[in-house]
Amino acid sequence: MTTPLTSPRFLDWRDPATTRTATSVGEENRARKKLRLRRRSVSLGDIHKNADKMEFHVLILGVDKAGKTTLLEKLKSLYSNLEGLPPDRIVPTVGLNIGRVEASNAKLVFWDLGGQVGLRTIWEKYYEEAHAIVYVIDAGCPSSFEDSKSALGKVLRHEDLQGAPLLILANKQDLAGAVSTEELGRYLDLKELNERLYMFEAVSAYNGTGIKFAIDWLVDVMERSKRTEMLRVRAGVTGHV
Ligand SMILES: Nc1nc2c(ncn2[C@@H]2O[C@H](COP(=O)(O)OP(=O)(O)OP(=O)(O)O)[C@@H](O)[C@H]2O)c(=O)[nH]1
Ligand SMILES: [Mg+2]
Repeated sequence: MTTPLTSPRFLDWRDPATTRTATSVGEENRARKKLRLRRRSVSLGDIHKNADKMEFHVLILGVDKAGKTTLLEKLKSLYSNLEGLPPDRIVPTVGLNIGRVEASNAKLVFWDLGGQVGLRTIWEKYYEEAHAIVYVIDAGCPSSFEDSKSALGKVLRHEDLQGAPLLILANKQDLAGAVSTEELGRYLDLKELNERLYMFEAVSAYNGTGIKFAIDWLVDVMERSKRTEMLRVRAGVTGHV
């Protein structure tokens, strides 16, 4: 499922502001010419702006039913003018969902993978190219914490993800029983964090709570992480993006 990047916004010829001021044919033609020039400069400007933006690949991982795909769809509606799928139309992920959005002056490509036990071996195929990891946990379901903790430990120990910034989302905060980030942090008690840049954030993929704050943090750390530098150098050397 791929969402195209937001297309540049063009000026509308039928803009009531234009028709109201054009009182004669000559004036109307002049107004049209002016608008045509403005339209061209707006679109070229947007293209240049787009080309300057850095692109980051972000893996969305977590055990099944944590809310990864619901989060991805919420990201699409928060950061583009496209409506994401409503929660009742989202099914368990078997392959890969891709979402492209622009946020905090960066192009973000999200890779959302299925979290069922039998599908987790696929995760590592995406590690090498990832700039960062978003790890989603169902904060309303303590019985899933043990599984989440061991799956995350394995992710963090993988050599292909060395230095990748980590955003841990305590999802489903709209539920009355959802645990806080502090409680979740204590429970996970991660030994594998080492020097990694990481943050816990309480979010709800249903109502959007906390998501923009978390993504702002992620873009900021990706922009200055050694991992990004390493991927950039490698892309230059091999000629790949
Ligand atoms: N209350 C609440 N429910 C949520 C939230 N996010 C997801 N859910 C629900 O949790 C269930 C699982 O959501 P998915 O997005 O399919 O979970 P997933 O992590 O993608 O699952 P897999 O694809 O199997 O790995 C669905 O019933 C969602 O509606 C949330 O923020 N709040
Ligand atoms: Mg899914």
